[in-house]
Amino acid sequence: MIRGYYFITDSGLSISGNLSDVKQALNANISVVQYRNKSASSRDFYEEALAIREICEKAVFLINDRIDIALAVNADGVHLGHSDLPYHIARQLLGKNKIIGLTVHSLDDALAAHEMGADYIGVSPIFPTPTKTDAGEPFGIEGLRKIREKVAIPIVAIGGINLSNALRIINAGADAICAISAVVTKPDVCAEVEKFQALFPKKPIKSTQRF
Ligand code: TZP
Ligand code: MG
Repeated sequence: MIRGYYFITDSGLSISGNLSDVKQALNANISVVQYRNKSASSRDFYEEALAIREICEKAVFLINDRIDIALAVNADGVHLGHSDLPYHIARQLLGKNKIIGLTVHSLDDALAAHEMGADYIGVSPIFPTPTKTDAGEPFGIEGLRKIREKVAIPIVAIGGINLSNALRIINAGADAICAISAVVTKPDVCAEVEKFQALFPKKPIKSTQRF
């Protein structure tokens, strides 16, 4: 299920390395891990994805961009953006049981993703972020709230999130939040993730979950 802290790897920002970060985040009982790597060769991508796959026994394991590698390591699904293969092709390749999450940059995008059958949306970015300078115009809290009003599938909020603004984002209706730099640049990744996890109500306020 997509809820709580949603972990995404970032080897450029990490101080402990992706595998160590994922292990620590899993110790904070996260429910989803996304392996994202924008610079690795296909072989390195595959090998690191496989290593992370092996430790994600309880968490949903998703791969960013690479449908081929998601299939190769039997990931639970993929996360795709506007420059990746279109949703319907990804669905054909992955079958109906794999999870497909789509990045959305507008309310229209979000409605289209819902209509297409996406399993969740990544609303991106909520705030400006130096981690992804081409992320587009930030939604802000009100933009996120408008999407929440119209879209019932799980929402992952991403971009510029830290411990000071995370609660407002959860209260605006995000089912999950991802904060990359706020976590992987810290020596104790588990402790940082736990702080985000603690912001979520024990039970979801609204049941939007499909898995
Ligand atoms: N996609 C949209 S914003 C972003 C990604 C991968 C980066 C988020 O990083 P940070 O450090 O949490 O702002
Ligand atoms: Mg992508």
